[in-house]
Amino acid sequence: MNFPDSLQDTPKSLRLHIGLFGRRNSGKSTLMNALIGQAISIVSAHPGTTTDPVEKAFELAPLGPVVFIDTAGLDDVGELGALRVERTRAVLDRVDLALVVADDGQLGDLERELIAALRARRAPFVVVFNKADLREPARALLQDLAADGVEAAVVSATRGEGIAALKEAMIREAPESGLDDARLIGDLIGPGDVVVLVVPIDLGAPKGRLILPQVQTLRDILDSDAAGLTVKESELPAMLARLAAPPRLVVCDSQVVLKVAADTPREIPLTTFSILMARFKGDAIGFAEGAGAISLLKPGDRVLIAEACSHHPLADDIGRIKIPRWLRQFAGGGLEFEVKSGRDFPEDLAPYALIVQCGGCTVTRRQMLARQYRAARQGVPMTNYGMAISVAQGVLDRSLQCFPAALDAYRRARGKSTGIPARNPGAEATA
Ligand SMILES: Nc1nc2c(ncn2[C@@H]2O[C@H](COP(=O)(O)OP(=O)(O)OP(=O)(O)O)[C@@H](O)[C@H]2O)c(=O)[nH]1
Ligand SMILES: [Mg+2]
Repeated sequence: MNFPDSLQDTPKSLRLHIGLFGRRNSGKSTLMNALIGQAISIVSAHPGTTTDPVEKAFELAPLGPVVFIDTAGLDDVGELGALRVERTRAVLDRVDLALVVADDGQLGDLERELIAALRARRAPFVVVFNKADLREPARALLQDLAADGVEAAVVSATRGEGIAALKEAMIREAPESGLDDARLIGDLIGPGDVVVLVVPIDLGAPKGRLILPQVQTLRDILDSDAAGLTVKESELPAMLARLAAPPRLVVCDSQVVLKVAADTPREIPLTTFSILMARFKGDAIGFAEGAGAISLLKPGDRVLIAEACSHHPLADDIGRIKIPRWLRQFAGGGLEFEVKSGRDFPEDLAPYALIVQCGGCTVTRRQMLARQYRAARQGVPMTNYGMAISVAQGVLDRSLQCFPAALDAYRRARGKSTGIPARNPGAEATA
């Protein structure tokens, strides 16, 4: 079976369009090249180097497929210059996210007009103070911008400094529409397919209903003109035996993955709701890579358990009791756990050897990606509950079977016997 696992074929229209605007010579082209990691746009000390908008389609992790549009300086002079300015202004209308590039640590009239124009279009933007190696913006200006709700980043495009923080700001500002192309299950199945969903009804199951990831998966199956059969884990073998043809996919709750893996013939792909959620809500490859770090935990390490919502913990709470118990078994004891709930996700993640994030039913994809990006930037492995449980049960290879890129990332990270190198979020990008 061929499971698409990348967004390589994303049509241009669906990509997030990111425009770079500012004065001539502010370093727009240099900045675009720095974000992409390739020399696409011509750079020179001569003002007016870029004359026509330069477009480049790019896979910008973790935002996904984007198109960068480098533009001519908005302060261009003369008749020809006016034409270029007009063209640049037209680009303003079609960007989903703008970078306002300033190079002298200040916002002049031009930049302020640009910001007003973007606000009028309700286009999100990030102010980039470039050439920070020469001049940095005053602290008061940064504070004013922050108070005004404006995202700002201080970078040196030539030195590549501040680029990671700029990407974080871009994720925070990027419109949800650019981030929500991800499907829960629809891209794995087709019309007429049968998917078996395995849902344990235990003490943790809410009374009288199913939980959100299960309901959303069912909905996506229906949207795909496929059929979803829902059973408890105890009924799975009988159900599989009764089906005339094997189902396209079995999806189970992480907590019963060991039993379900044993009861499902190997030729039937199997995954968990948590892994589907990891893809839907965040970067599954990053989470899989983080899962690979579990085998490197050692006594004395600190693990952050990040819960997106502050639910009332159950006696045998998954995040507070079960996962710590399993991970301790892995590390041979002596792990320290810290639980953070709600919006409380630390700025400084360096103290942690691993972050285990909940499924995140209540957070947006953007919020989840921002968390992952923060961890990646600080070189701290981050996985999620479902993948951690699958690792503990020894079945993550099986439950990632239909996601080859994620499986590969997991195996590579697991294979490392020494420290975890920081994942370079732009590195896997291809044009
Ligand atoms: N010191 C320093 N110089 C930079 C930086 N970024 C760009 N430059 C230099 O500034 C000059 C202009 O850079 P470009 O990237 O061509 O600027 P641009 O905004 O695209 O200019 P136009 O296309 O003419 O509008 C070049 O000489 C760059 O090397 C930086 O971060 N620090
Ligand atoms: Mg240029």
